[in-house]
Amino acid sequence: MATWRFVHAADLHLDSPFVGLRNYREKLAQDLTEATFTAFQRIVDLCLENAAEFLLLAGDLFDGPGRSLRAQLRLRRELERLAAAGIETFIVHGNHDHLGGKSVTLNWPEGVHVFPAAQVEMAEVRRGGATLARIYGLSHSGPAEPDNLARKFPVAKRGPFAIGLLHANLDRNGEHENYAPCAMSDLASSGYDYWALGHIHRPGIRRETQPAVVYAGNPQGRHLKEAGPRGCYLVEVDGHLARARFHPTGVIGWEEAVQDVSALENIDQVLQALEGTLEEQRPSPPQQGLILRLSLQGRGPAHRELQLPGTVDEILEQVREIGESREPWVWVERLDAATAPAWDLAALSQGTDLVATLLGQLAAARQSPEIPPEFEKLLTPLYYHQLARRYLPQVESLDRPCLLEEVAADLLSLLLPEED
Ligand SMILES: [Mn+2]
Repeated sequence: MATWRFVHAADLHLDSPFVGLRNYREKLAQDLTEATFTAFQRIVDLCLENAAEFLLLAGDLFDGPGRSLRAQLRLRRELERLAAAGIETFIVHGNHDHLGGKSVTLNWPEGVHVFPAAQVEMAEVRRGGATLARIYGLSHSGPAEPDNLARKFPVAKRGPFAIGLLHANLDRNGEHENYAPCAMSDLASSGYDYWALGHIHRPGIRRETQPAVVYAGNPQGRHLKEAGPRGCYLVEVDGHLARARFHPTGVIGWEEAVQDVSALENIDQVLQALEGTLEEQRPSPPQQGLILRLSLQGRGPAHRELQLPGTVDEILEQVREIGESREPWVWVERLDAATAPAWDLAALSQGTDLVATLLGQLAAARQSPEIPPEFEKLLTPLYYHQLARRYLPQVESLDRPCLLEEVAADLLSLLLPEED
């Protein structure tokens, strides 16, 4: 066999309840739950369209160890589509759907292999009398696996393409619970060609080759911290070489955007700018929609009107209407306002008070290209400090005009009371 393909996915979290969202936006929570299923359908479509040899699912197929019957039935329906095409599926379970939970157990279609939690098992994929690949897998037995499961995997025998299938936290990723912790060296010493990992929801190729180490990420983002593309990997194999290509499957996206208001005069202009931002963010099919958090920032004349009671709420109503007016929809989840008034610097520079003196000093500093000696004297001990100097930029590399503007803005914010 020349080149062949498989698909690697993980963290489906089918039937996630979206509890927080359900309380105030029932329809959206339902859409998101449905999106976890649709994203999985897209993974199955990808397998079929590319004539993949098999599908790997690296844990957290279900959101909870109880595994709703609905989720299991929908999963089975999809896996049946693969089975009908002769495409096998290999599954390990993770911390969310560990094998210690009580749940209804359905019979899986032929060609679906679920790896146990007791010990690493090996499954062979046979094609035309020869072994195409050996897949080693191990499931989680409980909700908080403390052991390094990667070290339980045997070293691969020489021969066919070898895959490790595991739900694990590589290199102590702080964004996820440190379950089944492991290090790159554990994976590298296995002699495998490809590690198909689950648990970290951000997709990414962690190591290109010998072995390739890949997190599939989740196929559908579930909250604002899961912004950006979500999907799975289509992997092309040539001998012992694996080339993984990301394939997006997300149905509903999550993003954050900032609207700078400093150049805007009034609410009309703010609305117009927000509409522009919203259209820029509007996704295109096959994505169905986007949940967007917006924030207004900057110092400028529009601040005065934005301060008026109820204004920001009314703007939010308007942008929601625009966002939901056509498909794919954008739902503005929140609109934060952190704007500030414009300063009349010319007027503030007049007089003899502290603000005027400061503005005079800053103006003089802008004129001189050199770093003044008293400033250098203050900095020297910092640059000799063992720890501090590791984090400090080179003095010469400091963008002095930019730094001065920042200092000016900070000092003025401290000295001047906010206007109402
Ligand atoms: Mn997960």
